[in-house]
Amino acid sequence: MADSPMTLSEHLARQRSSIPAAHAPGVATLVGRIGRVAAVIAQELARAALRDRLGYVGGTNVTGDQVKKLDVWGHQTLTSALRETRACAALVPEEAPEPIEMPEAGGAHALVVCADPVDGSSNLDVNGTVGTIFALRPSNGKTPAGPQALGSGQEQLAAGYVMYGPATTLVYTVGQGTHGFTLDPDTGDFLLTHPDIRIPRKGKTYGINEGNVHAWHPGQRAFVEYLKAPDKASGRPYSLRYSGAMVADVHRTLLDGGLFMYPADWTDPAKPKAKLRLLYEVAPMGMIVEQAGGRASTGQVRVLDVVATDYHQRAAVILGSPEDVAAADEFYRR
Ligand code: AFP
Repeated sequence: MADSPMTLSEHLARQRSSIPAAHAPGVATLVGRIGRVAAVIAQELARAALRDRLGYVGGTNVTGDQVKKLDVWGHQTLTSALRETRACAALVPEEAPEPIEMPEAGGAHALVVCADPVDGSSNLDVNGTVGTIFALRPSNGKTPAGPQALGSGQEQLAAGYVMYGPATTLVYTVGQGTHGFTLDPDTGDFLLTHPDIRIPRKGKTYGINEGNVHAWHPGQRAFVEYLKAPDKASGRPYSLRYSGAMVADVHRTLLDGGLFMYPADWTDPAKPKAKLRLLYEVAPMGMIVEQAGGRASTGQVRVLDVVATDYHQRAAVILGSPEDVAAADEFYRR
């Protein structure tokens, strides 16, 4: 009989040696707990329409997005679950203007969690895919701990996402490869189904909100035109795939190769405006993709080198197959 697949907690135990020793218990505790919260979110999403959980609460969050009932519920559920672990010193979430400090965690090795509990929430009311994105950073024993989230993406100890699709998938990295798990709804365990994901060197699809073409940097426009121009030898034209949920678009890119892009709005070249949030969208995905052999760039610099100075800072992103991202960067340099 074939061996049963490894569970997330077994895998986390095996990855311990790749994590700085002082942080290994915290990382295992927090990723494990986020997995348990994800199983609860998956159940809630499946029943949301039946429990009057769809739709808006009214009002916008700190980044100006309209807030949905499930955003609020996801935020509260994740916050209390992380608090219970006593391994989380502060949470930097999408739905709060300032970090949520958890001084009861204490200790030099408690970690800072950056997270968007329900990302892609415009898909909620149409039964589309949404996700949870997270990153763990050291608190360095500081109180308040939240400011320790500010810094470059290279300070992330771990990053991951959960995709609530036909199956619930959790993908994470602690800097030693990128690994994917599928939720067994009968047991509530995440089982290793995609060990050591390697992104193809070059893909056949690109994902971008092409409705914004008027506002793109000229290099971005020229690059997408290039992807669409037929040329058998280089595998063009690429096909467009875009779901409106970063997790789903990054997951496809990770497994099949190609590109996911959310470039800045260059309407005012003196002040380019990005949309996606650095700490709990762009930087975690940058680490995940790089650990799978891919690249993540803003078009100008490596995503993991971008230094956050604000909790809800935004950043442009072009991520995916290394050859495709290198080609995009080349168009920005022209
Ligand atoms: P929402 O959570 O507000 O739906 O935003 C999702 C998201 O941050 C990211 O997951 C998507 O890739 C991106 O925004 C979609 O943005 P557009 O609707 O502008 O294409």
